[in-house]
Amino acid sequence: MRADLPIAYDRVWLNARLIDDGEVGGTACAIFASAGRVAAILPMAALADVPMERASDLQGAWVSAVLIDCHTHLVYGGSRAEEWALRLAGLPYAEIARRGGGIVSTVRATRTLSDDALLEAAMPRAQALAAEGVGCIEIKSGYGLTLADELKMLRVARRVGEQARVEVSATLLAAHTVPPEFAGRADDYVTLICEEIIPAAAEGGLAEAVDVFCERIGFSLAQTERIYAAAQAHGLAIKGHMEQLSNLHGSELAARCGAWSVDHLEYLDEAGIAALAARGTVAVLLPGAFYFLREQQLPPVAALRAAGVPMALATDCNPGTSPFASLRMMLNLGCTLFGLTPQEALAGVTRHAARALGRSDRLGTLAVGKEASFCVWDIEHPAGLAYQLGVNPLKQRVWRGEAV
Ligand code: DI6
Ligand code: FE
Repeated sequence: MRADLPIAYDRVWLNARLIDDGEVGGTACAIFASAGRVAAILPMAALADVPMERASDLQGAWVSAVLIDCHTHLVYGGSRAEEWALRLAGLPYAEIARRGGGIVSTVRATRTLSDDALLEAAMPRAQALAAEGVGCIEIKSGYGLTLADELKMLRVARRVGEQARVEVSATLLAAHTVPPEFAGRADDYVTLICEEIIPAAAEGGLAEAVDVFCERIGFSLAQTERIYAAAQAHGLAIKGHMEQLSNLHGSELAARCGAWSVDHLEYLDEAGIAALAARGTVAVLLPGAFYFLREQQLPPVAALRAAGVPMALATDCNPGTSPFASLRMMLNLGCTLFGLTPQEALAGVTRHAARALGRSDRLGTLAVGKEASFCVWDIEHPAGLAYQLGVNPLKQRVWRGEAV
């Protein structure tokens, strides 16, 4: 097959080996970009003439679509390192909470910070992700828990994207925990979320989705349903922290309501898996939290695989349960702890992660018409992406047709 040349392009990368299950996976090819989009991907052998203009020779390096971290809480103030040390020394969580630790300590620290200070706190985490090839990050609010502080977190999330040169998908997670001011009045707090916080976030264009921590220590199924209804009435997508510590059947509710994804899922059962499969809802696995909390209950990966549920992987980057700003670490943990294959793990941070953020039309795979956002890797085999930590294999990140 000979390609039709000339192709209109403003940049071309030659001799790229695509890590992809697409048509040209593994063979050396040329990636043509025009106006930030992929104009053509052609096997080198099909090129009658090798283009020399505006060309970079990748010399056979492996190339993947840019990585996507589809679940983070990376905008927050303070640190919980001291609390962790106490936990390691055997102090029970109730005692830590009594001493002012736990999630409310992060809420306190986050509330005191200005927009600029919060941005400064978050940037190292976003930069660490970007430095290992992440080009799109979902960032949740959820440590403000007042109208003003939740909107502040969402504004900062947007600025993180501008400064780190990554795309940000901002999610409102006002339903992360009941704030101390509303102790014993959870339903009143849900009313505040539905009647004030969601409308303001939607009106300001500050969030594209709404998340709920549906759990005995979080929000009930009925409260979750109220929040989802309000989100959808304001044109926002929905997703959920589901089945992390117990099985409330939140995944079934979320799937029925058309959620983008359900996340955690250690306690997901057969009925939940069937609901996800029926609706094509993405299952987001978060091995960082599983590892850091030394959990024993594994998410039902084999059953999800058998049912054909798309599985994504994400960092859950947060100060309490997954203080990790490395998506490659999650590739490794996803394989070693959850039994994913390296190929499934990579699909979990590209194709399926894009779907978990409603971005399959632009991101997730390298294909004609999608964004020319990709990573050039210094690895000998695609499994190398998940294999070694501590050495960064990223040679170059190309974002919308330009090297970052
Ligand atoms: N599930 C978790 O494990 C984290 N949030 C959530 O919804 C906990 C976040 C924290 O402790 O700060
Ligand atoms: Fe989370």
